Amino acid sequence: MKTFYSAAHLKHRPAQEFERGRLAPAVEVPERAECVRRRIEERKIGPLLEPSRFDDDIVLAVHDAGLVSFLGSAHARWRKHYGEDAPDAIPSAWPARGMSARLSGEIESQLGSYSFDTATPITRGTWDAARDAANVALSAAEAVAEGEGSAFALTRPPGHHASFDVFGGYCYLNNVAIAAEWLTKKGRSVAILDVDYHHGNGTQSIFYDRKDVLFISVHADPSFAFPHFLGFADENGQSTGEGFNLNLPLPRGTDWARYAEALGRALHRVRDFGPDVLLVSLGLDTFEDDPIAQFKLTRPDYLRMGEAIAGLKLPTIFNFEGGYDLNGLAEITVNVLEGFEGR
Ligand code: 6XA
Ligand code: ZN
Repeated sequence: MKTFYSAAHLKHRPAQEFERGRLAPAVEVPERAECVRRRIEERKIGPLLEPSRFDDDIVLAVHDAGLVSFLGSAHARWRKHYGEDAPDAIPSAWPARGMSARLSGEIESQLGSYSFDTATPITRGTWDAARDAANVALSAAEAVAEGEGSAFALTRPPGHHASFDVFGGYCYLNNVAIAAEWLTKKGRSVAILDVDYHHGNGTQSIFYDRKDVLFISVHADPSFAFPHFLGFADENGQSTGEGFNLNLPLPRGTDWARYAEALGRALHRVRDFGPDVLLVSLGLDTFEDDPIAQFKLTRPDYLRMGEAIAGLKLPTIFNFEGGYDLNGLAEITVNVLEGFEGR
């Protein structure tokens, strides 16, 4: 399987994030993608390819132009405001529901109005990394559109929490949504299967009223897990998209037996829909040793996950999302790919 990878992700190196009432070292770090890249090379999964450059048009088909231009200039504006040595930009005030808000266009105002959490710092290199992650996802989509049976987009930063005009959850641009949109513009119907521990609230929002893109997510119940405000079982899609969104929330401590049941339902729905292409938002934070999550999947379970997805016999693109246990991450990621390939 071809892997698409861009070294631009190394420029995105957040130092800290604010959560659980304290500033903590960032967990969404460059080593995540680097350890996976090394293992892909060691295991000879296939060629490692640089992405092509895609025009902004396709990014702007998914995201608000204001968000895109903000992300491109935010850190320079932040430095102008707080000095060249300023730390990463983290918002600290938002235009909240129930209170009237005026958007001045100043940096703090825009930082708050385009974001939804305090865990997603904007660093000097964030834009270059995020924009090339979209190129990585698009290049994988292009490879599959041109006849590859599968591809792996080693996207970093991840994307599935980014919506039309809001970034957050370590995500800036929604890589998988951008790839899906590109494929639909090529006349392909698409299903997105999100297996990250966290619900893909950004992806769901982007396609919520569409029937040409089926979105399915198997994730930790938002009543106890991030992103907290979306991902409940009764969210089915709206207007023409009604019936084309399926959420399968699971409890704390979910192990493979329980997970496999939900995954089976998800795959059944994909089969019914019959897409031309399957996009997998491949988050690996369902792993038992993940530092920020509470599921119990083990290393061999990821081989089974890959095998189960392969059973659909669809052109498939794996898009890297979350997963933070640097001891197990490379192995479990590659297990999914090897399971899929039947190796
Ligand atoms: C912030 C947690 C962000 C979760 C990011 C993630 N406290 N999403 O892994 O899939
Ligand atoms: Zn996650």
